[in-house]
Amino acid sequence: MLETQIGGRTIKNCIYNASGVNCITKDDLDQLYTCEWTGAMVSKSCTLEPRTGNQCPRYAYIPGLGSINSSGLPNMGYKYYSELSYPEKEYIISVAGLTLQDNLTIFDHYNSYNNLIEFNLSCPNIKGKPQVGYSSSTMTEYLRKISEVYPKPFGLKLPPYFDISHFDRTADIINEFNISFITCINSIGNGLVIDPLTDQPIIKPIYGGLGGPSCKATGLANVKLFSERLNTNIIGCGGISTGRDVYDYMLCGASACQIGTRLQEEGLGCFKRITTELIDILEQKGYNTIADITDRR
Ligand code: RRO
Repeated sequence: MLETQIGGRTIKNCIYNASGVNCITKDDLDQLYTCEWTGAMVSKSCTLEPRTGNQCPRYAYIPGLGSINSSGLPNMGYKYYSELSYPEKEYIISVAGLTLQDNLTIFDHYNSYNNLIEFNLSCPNIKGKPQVGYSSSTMTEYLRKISEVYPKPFGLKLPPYFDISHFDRTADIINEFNISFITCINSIGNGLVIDPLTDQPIIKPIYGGLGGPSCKATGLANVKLFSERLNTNIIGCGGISTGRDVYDYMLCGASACQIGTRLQEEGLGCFKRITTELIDILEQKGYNTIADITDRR
């Protein structure tokens, strides 16, 4: 019932983790692999060299708002992620090289592997590195040069957009390339939360990306606005805590959903709960497949 398509591949359950949560090390990824309530798994975004990330505390959860993070791309380096093999589940590798040249090296390497790639155009937390997804010219240049070294289709993780002209412009760029899925949305960048106990920013790097319930309305609108402009699969992400949240994303055109903040807070058990809640809703509403809800095939 929850079978769906991402980037031309069929997965058995439309729910899995968002890049960044529980997916940096082999141990993390092994846990996602053995969890029977997800249909895929995605790695932490990787760079050319391993990184330890920003100073801690770099993540906080604020009840009633959601999360703020400035992790700063902690990861084990791109080769680590291609050395891991998870044959029974779709294992997507997230890529976020710090420069165009780094990305070309990474994509060239991944030519020899069969993993789906989610190219992250939207990390908000690296000083001096603007989000590629917010510059049409940079995004076009990156996609053009990467497509030259990596002829296979790949996916994009997009930042949230807030103006209709930006959806039009970004969709036009995506339609020029062999993009097989998009994931909407990354965290809402450069938020600031003050800790009332200390009167100081609640995370050490001060600014960070917002996730969790306060992002859901923005995420839903991004999925729907892109679904009206693109034929690719769309993966919903942002503020998903319940089966109802997943269902809402499907109604807006998502064929799968990623869980970030809720996974961080609740642990792997969230997947069984959310899956069960979603199945109950589909049964109540009389749907047999995800494609019937999304109306996109
Ligand atoms: O590592 C991070 O700070 C981070 C990344 Br790469 C991202 O894409 N989104 C986010 O909220 N944090």
